[in-house]
Amino acid sequence: MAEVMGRDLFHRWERNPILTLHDVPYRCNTVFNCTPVVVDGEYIIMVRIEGQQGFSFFALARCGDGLHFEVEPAPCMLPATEGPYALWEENGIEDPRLTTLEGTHYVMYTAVSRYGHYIALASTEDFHTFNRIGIISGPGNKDGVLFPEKINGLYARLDRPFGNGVGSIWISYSPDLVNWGESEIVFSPRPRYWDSYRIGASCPPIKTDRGWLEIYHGVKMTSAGPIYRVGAAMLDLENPTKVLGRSLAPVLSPRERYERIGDVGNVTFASGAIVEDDGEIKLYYGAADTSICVATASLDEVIATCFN
Ligand code: BMA
Repeated sequence: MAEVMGRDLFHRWERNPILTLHDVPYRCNTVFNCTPVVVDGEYIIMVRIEGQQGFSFFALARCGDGLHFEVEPAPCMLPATEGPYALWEENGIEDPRLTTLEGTHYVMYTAVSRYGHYIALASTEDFHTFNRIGIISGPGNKDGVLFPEKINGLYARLDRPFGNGVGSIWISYSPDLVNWGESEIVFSPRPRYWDSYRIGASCPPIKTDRGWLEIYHGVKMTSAGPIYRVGAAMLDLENPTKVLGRSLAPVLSPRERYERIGDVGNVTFASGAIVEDDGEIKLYYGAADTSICVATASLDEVIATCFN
């Protein structure tokens, strides 16, 4: 990507945003937080679209270069309206995160009901038919990301249970993707820092030579409301509860108009990344809960900032 701008470690593409509601071929309120995957050289992003009634669902957009996406004519996954999932998804489905594991694509997402937010899991082969595996958390949990490999023989996920006013990143394990336990805290907000109010996993962990790279979001509360920034942490490959390093500074912060102004201002909310063969990370993020943007950085630089 030749043309870049910005002051953060991640460089925005100068033609951001890459998708707005004007690119969606039906009426909606916004298109934002998305998750990318490359299949046979094609970039596919599963995007969150908020309908005008206020509930979200998912759609697909595709392209050949990871930048110029076209949204498909119809949504790919709607909240269940009948069967056992209808209650849990009655107020929509949000923030999909795709992980390809043992040849299967899994989407971890947030199910929203009158009782709150839950982590839900589905699998898909074609990104159009989704096999719901389960509602895999209690209420008050979101930002679930599945590791792309089993760890010590078990599936693993990061998530963000919220209790007593504290939102930290936790890890849980599962033998079958349905039953989860052995939960432990991984890392927490840092008092007075840019991630002092709450944090949550953003991208599914990326395996590197130095450990699992977790690109996460950190929130600072100000007198004008929250600011959502992007940070990076490195977790031990064998024991991901062990934090080997964590960026002191954010790697991306709201600065441009499209990040400052929107339905929720001052939000850069990453939820997926592609590591290219040349070592460049393409980071996909929602801007102000109103559009989708892309920014790039070198994987090596992002790893280095975890150990600053
Ligand atoms: C988080 C999630 C995201 C959203 C962000 C900023 O809690 O709900 O979907 O983008 O807040 O509003």
